[in-house]
Amino acid sequence: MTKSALQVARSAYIPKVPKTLKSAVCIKEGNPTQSISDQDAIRALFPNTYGMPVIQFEVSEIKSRYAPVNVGVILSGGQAPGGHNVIAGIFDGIKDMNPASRLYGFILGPGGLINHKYIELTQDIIDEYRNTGGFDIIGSGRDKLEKKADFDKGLEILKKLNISALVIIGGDDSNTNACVLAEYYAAIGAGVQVIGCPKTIDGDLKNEMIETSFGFDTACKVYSEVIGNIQRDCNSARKYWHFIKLMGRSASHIALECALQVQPNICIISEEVEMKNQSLDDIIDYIAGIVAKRAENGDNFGTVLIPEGLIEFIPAMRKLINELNEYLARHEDEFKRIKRSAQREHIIDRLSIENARIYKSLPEAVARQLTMDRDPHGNVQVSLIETEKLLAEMVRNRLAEWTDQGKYVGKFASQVHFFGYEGRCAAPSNYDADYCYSLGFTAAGLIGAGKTGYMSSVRNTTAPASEWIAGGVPITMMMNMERRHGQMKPVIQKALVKLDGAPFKEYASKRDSWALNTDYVYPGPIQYFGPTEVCDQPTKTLQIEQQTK
Ligand code: FBP
Repeated sequence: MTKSALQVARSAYIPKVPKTLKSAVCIKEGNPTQSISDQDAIRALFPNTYGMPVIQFEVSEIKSRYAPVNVGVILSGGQAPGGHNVIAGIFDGIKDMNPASRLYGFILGPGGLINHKYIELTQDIIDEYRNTGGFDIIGSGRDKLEKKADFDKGLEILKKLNISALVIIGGDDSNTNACVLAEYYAAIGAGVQVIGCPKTIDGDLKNEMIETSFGFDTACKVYSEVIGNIQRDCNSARKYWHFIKLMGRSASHIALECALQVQPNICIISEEVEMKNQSLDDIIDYIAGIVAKRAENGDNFGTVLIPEGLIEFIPAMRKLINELNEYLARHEDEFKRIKRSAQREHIIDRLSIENARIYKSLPEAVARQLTMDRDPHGNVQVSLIETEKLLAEMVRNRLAEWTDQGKYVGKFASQVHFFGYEGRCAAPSNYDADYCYSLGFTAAGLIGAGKTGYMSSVRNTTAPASEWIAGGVPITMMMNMERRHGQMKPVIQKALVKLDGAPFKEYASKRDSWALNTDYVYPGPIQYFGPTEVCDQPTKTLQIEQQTK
């Protein structure tokens, strides 16, 4: 395989790790824990894995002896930079415990476990993928691991390979399922531990104990680089408004982080739209208002960042989506059999009066996108909804009305962009390379300590890596009950942007000035070699959060 010069140089990079991972460790256990809410319901569903303590690794004088262990690993859901380093960390961690330990990777996500598709990950394979982006070492998939029959099918291959621990690298839904699996295997005495790892570029798997999900850092840096490039182009030509949609599913963490990095003219934060009960019209008025004000200064150009989940956060749209979700969960097959041209009318006839009115008012393409297949977890596939086009078009129409009314004088031309897939497999930044390797090594430590139902956790990551704190958090601690696919289910609570949190407050305090002045920042590409202040900085979100703790 031909490699770029950077790939070759990067493969020799040695991730920085917490000092506890470089030495013999012992375990410090905290107090029993509770789920964030719905304690009785969650305790009843997880009798074997509820209430366990938070664990922290500490340096020890005595190196424990470990028997060889066979471990399985699964990459679940969307790609995120650094996944290969998690696997390298697990591999090095279990070999460090006992060189006879072995690591097996299940192919293409949870489906690999269910369908018994796997490879043994040997030293040669691991070395080939160190510090690289992507999940291609074993592939990823969105199959759900949540049925007893699938758990039993998985157990057959785990037993055959003598695997006594499984690491599931995934987002909130996959880690929820990891916990359900841990509970099931504990309940039937299967002798298989299950450990989760926090992955997702979306940044929405975080809480008191999990500072960030891996991949968020690199993905935001890639998007900020290209948004910065667009802003330079925009400020050079001075003739376009760029509407830029950013991946991130429901939460606006990516859009907010990019805004903090590039200082755009406008960034919409979905969580704020919801809190202020704004309508699509309000959002259009807000954007068009800034376009008009900048035009008064002769600036007929600018940038608008749009989180991909925006549509779901406009309260009236959310009600519509919820009704569509419930309907499609019950009548999916019937709906699919209806002729494409008749689907819109079919839906309108079945919705409540208010939702039918909103659905009718949507442009054809957006209405269709709202009824497309849900992902396996029942979520609308927001990355398929072209909000950037919708907003650019509606702003154009609003400005035309204002021109007729004599309220706006200016020129409006727009360009639309969607950045998502461009960042998910980028070569991990130093932060993600270090963080991921540490998460993997920590997962191995949790296996060595005999734990199950835990998520690997590495904290204090704005400090130098040697001071990072490694340990494990019981997954049940992060759970609450939510309605999914029309039923109440225990799930890890998704972390949305907090409007009283320091990163949003920082943005809110600057946005009026960024709207009218052209204060663009051009972050440039991720740097892997060079001074630490250029190469090792965590996200602005994390820095601001940690400073204000
Ligand atoms: P995960 O939550 O699985 O990490 O996925 C992240 C994500 O990139 C979202 O931002 C995006 O909405 C979605 O995946 C796109 O899904 P797909 O890869 O199936 O197109």
